[in-house]
Amino acid sequence: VVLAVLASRLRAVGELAEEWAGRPVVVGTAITRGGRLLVQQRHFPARDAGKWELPGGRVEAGESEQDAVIRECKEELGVDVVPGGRVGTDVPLHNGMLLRVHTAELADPEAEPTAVEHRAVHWAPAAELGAFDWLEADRVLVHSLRDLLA
Ligand code: 9L3
Ligand code: MG
Repeated sequence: VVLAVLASRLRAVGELAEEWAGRPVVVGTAITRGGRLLVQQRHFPARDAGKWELPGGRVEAGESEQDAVIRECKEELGVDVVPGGRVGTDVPLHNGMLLRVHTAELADPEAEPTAVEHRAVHWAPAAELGAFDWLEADRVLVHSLRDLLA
């Protein structure tokens, strides 16, 4: 029985991997500094206004995920970042894309990210992460983000 359950689990994972392969990727960026995570509040579209998310956006054709992280952080926050590894799992988005989060640090640790396209930015300590009104996909990652700060 255990083996049968395992086999069916493996099949399910395989099917998911197949379904997700080829989905366009939206990168999210977990920028950390001194035990805090940078979070930003969306301004648009109206449906998402007021919700909190990790900075990022769609990976463009011919662009690596790391390049997209660097470009999006420059566009959205006005800062240069140095991407690190991945954090958390891929999260499917309603629009058919996948949210995939990379860690990053500020190239200049003294730089202050600003809300260029967003309503607000905030450096959040681990204890605050649960309290934000996150976009649904980003909320899935809160426990991984807390671990990252620990
Ligand atoms: N999205 C969700 N969580 C995130 C990001 C950066 C993006 N942390 C979703 C919101 C949009 C789509 O991905 O539906 C594309 O993102 P953007 O280009 O509007 O930032
Ligand atoms: Mg964006």
